[in-house]
Amino acid sequence: MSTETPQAIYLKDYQPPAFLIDEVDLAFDLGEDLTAVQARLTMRRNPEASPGDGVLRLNGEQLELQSVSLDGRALKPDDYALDKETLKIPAVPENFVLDTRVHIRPQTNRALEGLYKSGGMFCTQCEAEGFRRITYFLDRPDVMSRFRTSITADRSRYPVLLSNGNAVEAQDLGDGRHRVSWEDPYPKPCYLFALVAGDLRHIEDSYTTASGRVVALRIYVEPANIDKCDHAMRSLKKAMRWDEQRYGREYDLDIYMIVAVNDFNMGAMENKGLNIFNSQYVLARPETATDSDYQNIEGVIAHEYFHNWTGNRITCRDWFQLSLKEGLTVFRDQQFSADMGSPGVKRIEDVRILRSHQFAEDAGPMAHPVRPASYIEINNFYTMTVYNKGAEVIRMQRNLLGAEGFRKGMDLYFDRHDGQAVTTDEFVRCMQDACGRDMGQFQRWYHQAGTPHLRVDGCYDEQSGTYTLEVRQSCPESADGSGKEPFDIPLALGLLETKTGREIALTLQGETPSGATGRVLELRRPRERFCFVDIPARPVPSLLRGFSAPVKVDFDYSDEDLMLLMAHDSDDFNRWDASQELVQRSVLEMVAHRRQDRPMQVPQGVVDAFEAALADESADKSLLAEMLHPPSESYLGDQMETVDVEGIHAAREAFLHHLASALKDRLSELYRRNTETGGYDIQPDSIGRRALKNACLSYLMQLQDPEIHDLCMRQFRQAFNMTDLIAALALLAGTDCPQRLQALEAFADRWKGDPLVMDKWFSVQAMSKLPDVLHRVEALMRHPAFSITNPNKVRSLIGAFCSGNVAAFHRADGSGYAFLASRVMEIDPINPQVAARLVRSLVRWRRYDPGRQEMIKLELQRILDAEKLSRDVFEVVSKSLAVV
Ligand code: B3K
Ligand code: ZN
Repeated sequence: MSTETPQAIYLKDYQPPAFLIDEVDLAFDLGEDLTAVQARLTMRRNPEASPGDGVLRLNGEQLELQSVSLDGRALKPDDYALDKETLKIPAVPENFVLDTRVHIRPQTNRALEGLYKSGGMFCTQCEAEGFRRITYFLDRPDVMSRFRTSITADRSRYPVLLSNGNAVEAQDLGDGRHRVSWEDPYPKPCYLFALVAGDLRHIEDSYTTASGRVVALRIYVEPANIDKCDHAMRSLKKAMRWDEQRYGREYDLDIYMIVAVNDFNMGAMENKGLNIFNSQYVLARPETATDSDYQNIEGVIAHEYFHNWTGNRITCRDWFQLSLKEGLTVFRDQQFSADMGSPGVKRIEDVRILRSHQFAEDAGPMAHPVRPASYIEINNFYTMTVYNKGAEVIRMQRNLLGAEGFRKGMDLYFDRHDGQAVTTDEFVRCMQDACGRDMGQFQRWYHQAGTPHLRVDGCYDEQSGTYTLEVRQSCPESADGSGKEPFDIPLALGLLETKTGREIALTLQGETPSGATGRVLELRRPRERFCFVDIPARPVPSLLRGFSAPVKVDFDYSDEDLMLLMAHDSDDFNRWDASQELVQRSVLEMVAHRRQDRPMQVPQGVVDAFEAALADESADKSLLAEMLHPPSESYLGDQMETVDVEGIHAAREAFLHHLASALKDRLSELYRRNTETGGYDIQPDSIGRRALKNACLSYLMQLQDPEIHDLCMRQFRQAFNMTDLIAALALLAGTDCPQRLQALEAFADRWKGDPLVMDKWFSVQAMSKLPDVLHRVEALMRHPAFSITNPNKVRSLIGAFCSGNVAAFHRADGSGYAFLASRVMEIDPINPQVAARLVRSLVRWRRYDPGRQEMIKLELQRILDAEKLSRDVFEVVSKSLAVV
């Protein structure tokens, strides 16, 4: 990297802002070459800040400054100092009004940060620090201002002009242009600013809040998509009701708008009153969206809506506190989705993601605490740790304080901090104050990185009828070097009778029996002991029920113990977890055998356990489908000292093949019995039926049987919903059979006009098990539907290949690594955020064999040596090579 080395920013250096901005008046004049932005900032010195040097420093990047004036007096270039990132004005008064006028170029903004164009429309993305690409400002979340925004644009190209709050004025300017003005009554940080201008259609509905206020709800999309908005609207209304019922939170403006755009770096953005969404999380019809798309839409719509209280009304003091709003809002959207569907399955899906991605992050070179202590580029910290582990940290507080105590803490939080920009410490203090309980030790979850490890040993004493559990906690060192003092851990558990699987009443020594069978124990010391009395025989413990804490548990279960849990545990999550543990064990054993040139065998007991699970008529079908879904190759790799790429792939495939042939009849029957003949709905039952049927089909496709290929092709031909269609296509795309190309071509022909559906077509090919997949991916980059500047396309083709096709990406010849490094260097100058996400597939090189390590390091070094590198990619690569 030839330019200056980017510097880290530290939490310990936080200072309150020297100035505040009370009022912001923005006037946008949107043009085809450039956009003029006029800003009037009503400012004053911050009484809470230390006096400092009195210089006003405003953030601004890629702005062409036209004029600046202070209290109406035009400043000359000598009156201020300007560099690439700051406008400095010395000696400003106590209170003043600053006017600036800048030119910006949204048409050439391909980083999709600030104001940019997506297709024919203008839109914005300001979080975290994009507002400084729109105008000079104090671009930090602890500066909260009231915004007024006027937008002027060509009327025929941009009939719809939107910003935050309420529309207060619309004018026709007579010359083919028009102007709309908006006013947001709630002070907000500038990262929540939004503007949209385009030729859009909308659907409209209304919502009456618990206190009887009527809110207009609008979803804006490109005209062609107007028939794909109903599910999003229903989801929004459900979310609004839920937040009132569960948290007593009402919406606070007269209008709530959602706009779907095709070019977006992430999922969606919670701008006050004007959410901007990746169209992927809005648009759905049964023939274009899968069941998981429907669920994701509901979850993301809810997430952004919930931010109105957890994020917007109460925001973050600084970006180190990001989890204050993100962890909390993810937790809330998880609770919401659990209430809307099947709670056990929702928990399984969330934990699967956490274990496979967040645990990996915590063990790798980018490890950081939920509240990081430093960063180079904040965009790199929108991570699984901040979001998903952050949500677990909230969930643990609820597990420790109980549902009622947690709600009291939340009420106090809303009450105490409404309208403020606060820290995670302040959040936990609310929990502590509301429940009268010391949360000091708990705070370590925010400040220490790494996944804690629990070693649990059980000892049954027949004579006294007691069962003693000893739990030792430890946490491995993590790359960020944060401390590893003992955590405060809620451990939910139960005990099962070994013979019958029945739950045993839990009484700790010294307690009066309550008859309760499940409970939460609290672990605070490095080693804790719990002695249960009145235990008739050696029990099987069901540990960490519902995944009550984001930890790894190690207990010496026999295969029989796991089968008992899988069949009888009253906790859905642990029934599933036992099934996964059984599969994992078998597969890892097979990997070991393969290395020793011994035959790979699946224990008959495991086959029997799955046979029994499939035979259970009363089983929840979604849960069964989750059990049939084996741990991924990358997760299995994480369980090994050094990842055996080929071994894991071969063993996992052999396992699936063995199960498929042993249970063929049962799987075929379940497939038949769960095939639907018409009508589509997204009730949990129907989703479960489809999930189970498609899981069965995927096992059957392991058998390389031409009849089953026909069956799969028949499903492809007859499918009347995208769930069944794409399931069949994905299987065909990974199978060497004559139907493969036929299906891929038919699909592309039918859906070439729908970019979101084409994303699926790219993904199934990128994740194909066939040997020449990298060539196919390279060829697909030249397909007319692909575009390197569109993040959804990059993720669905390149991202899917690098993170979803482990065996192909990690091929021993290093071709996958070279391919990714080249794509990262190609994309970085266009869109650093997308490039920095992609490169993460390379950062854990230490986990591989020496040959692969060398190849990956070489590619990382090649990236680091690039002529110009963004801060985003620099941070990830340099931390991975440990050169910073
Ligand atoms: N708050 C946004 C994420 C912004 C990411 C900026 N790089 C979406 C969300 O979490 O709701
Ligand atoms: Zn969020």
